[in-house]
Amino acid sequence: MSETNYSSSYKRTSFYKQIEKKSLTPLWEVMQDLVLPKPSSPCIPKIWKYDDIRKDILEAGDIISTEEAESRVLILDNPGLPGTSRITRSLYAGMQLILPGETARNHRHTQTALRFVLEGSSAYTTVDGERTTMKRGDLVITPSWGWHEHGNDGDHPTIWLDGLDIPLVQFLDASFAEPYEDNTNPPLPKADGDSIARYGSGLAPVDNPSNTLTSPIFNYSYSETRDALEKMKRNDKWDACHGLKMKYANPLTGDYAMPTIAAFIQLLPSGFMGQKYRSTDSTVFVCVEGEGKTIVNDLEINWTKNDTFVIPSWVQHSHNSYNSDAVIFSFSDRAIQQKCGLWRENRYGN
Ligand code: GTQ
Repeated sequence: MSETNYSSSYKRTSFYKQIEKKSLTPLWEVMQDLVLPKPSSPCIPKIWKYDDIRKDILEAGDIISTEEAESRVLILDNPGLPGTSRITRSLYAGMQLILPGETARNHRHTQTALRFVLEGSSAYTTVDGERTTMKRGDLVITPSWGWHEHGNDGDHPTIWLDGLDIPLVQFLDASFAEPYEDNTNPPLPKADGDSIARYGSGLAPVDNPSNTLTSPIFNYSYSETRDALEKMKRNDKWDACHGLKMKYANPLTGDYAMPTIAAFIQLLPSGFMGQKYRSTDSTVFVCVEGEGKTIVNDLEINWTKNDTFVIPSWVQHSHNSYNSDAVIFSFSDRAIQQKCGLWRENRYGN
């Protein structure tokens, strides 16, 4: 180092020390970590095999009651984001177990939640006074600040995948939560199936429609969804990357069903070999039916029924099904990214 360089480097270091005490940082030293030329997520690809974690989920049922735990959930922690309760940078996921006869207390919070049912058919969720039965493959959503409680009236455990925008709300420091107390004004009770009748039959109320930020349909039943996919597959050409992929839509707006989280269902025909794809929304996938593999660079993620896996933002991947049709559920932060004009995608390895 020349003398001039040495003295300027010394000057800089002592300048940095001097300003650090005043909570000042020179941008030119950190710019490359702040404004990246392309996404580079600390989130890493990872699969949770259902066969492997199911035992642990059921064991959690032996060691803690819903009375104590409130929600008995094992969080899916992305190994690239340790200690932060995140499956991607912006989203949380966990496996919730509710045993026969149990209830999980009524409460509400500003976080939006989805539940994707993996096992069981006897649990229920009540959202703002309307109850719905949770069957395998159903997508049940609870809007921000909506009262919700769960229970299981049957004689088998029910397990579902929770997806919430907890990290996003944490980032914005906008978390509020409260339990339902005896003196809370109860939401008006509604008949089972009221929301579907009112909003899910091609009808909508002429006056006083619901708040449109979150879909008024809060159970997208798998029997309807699966039936729709089966009918559509006879007419639709397969997308080279996604097979036949649909979003869960708010019938009042056509937008995603939730304001922050986008949810999707897709059918890959038997023997499908998908083309390479990437997008800026790190995505959580769940295999609902069939089996296959997702190729991520030189990694192969082999999935079968109820396996959950995550693909980070801007990482090339391609989905392949084996010798039967496969159905995959997925969710990501695409809903909020698109509202902010941030979302991008890229196909065929370009
Ligand atoms: O059921 O409200 O997995 O508040 C994490 C936080 C579930 C819930 C979770 C929650 C819930």
